[in-house]
Amino acid sequence: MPDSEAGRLSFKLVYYGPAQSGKTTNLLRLHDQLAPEMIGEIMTLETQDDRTLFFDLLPLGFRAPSGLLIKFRLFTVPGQVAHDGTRKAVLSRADGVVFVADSARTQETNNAESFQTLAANCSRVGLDFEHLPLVVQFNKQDLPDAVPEQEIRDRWSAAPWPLHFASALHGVGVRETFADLLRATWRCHAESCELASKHGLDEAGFVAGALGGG
Ligand SMILES: Nc1nc2c(ncn2[C@@H]2O[C@H](COP(=O)(O)OP(=O)(O)O)[C@@H](O)[C@H]2O)c(=O)[nH]1
Ligand SMILES: [Mg+2]
Repeated sequence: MPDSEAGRLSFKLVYYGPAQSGKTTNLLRLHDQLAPEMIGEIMTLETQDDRTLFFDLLPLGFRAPSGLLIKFRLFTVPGQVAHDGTRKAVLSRADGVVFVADSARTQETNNAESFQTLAANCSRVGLDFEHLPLVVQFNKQDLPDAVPEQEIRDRWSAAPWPLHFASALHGVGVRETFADLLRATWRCHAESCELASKHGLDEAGFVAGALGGG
């Protein structure tokens, strides 16, 4: 459930995946590409080897027709195996998740292991993985050793989650992935938050408010 206090609602959205898959790059490009009413700076905490130690945070928001302030806090988790405690803390109370996989063939095992930790950590922090708003992004499609889109689609054909193919470094597919996460988040939480009935928002307005810029 999104955090709710007088006049504001805050959604926690988490970019999860193996180390170096492009989670931070997704947030950096969103910061460039989005133009909602409110957008903050990205806060990053990095170690010396340039890998994320704790997390990144990008805050953004807009006002619903009712005046309700709708905020989003986009987090990344550290992918390194050693940081499972941080991953759980960041995942805790998430309202939606993007799983960022690395399309390189050499990363298939890392992707699979990371996806398993997502499912396992969800149950550890009390999130219902079955009903979690989740979008899967295969990033780094520009790399020569990337597993091709069709092969990935075939392999994931039985999975219920939307699939996206991205090259976050070049800004490709980043906004589309986020838009799909917003739609999934809307479908899960809009009714209990009375976004339509009380705050004059529909799904399209919710997505457009967060993306901004028409
Ligand atoms: N070729 C390519 N490199 C990428 C892409 N996305 C991210 N990278 C690079 O991969 C490395 C790890 O990215 P980063 O966003 O820090 O990964 P994180 O550990 O998941 O946060 C960086 O050097 C990025 O510039 C992509 O789509 N294509
Ligand atoms: Mg990172």
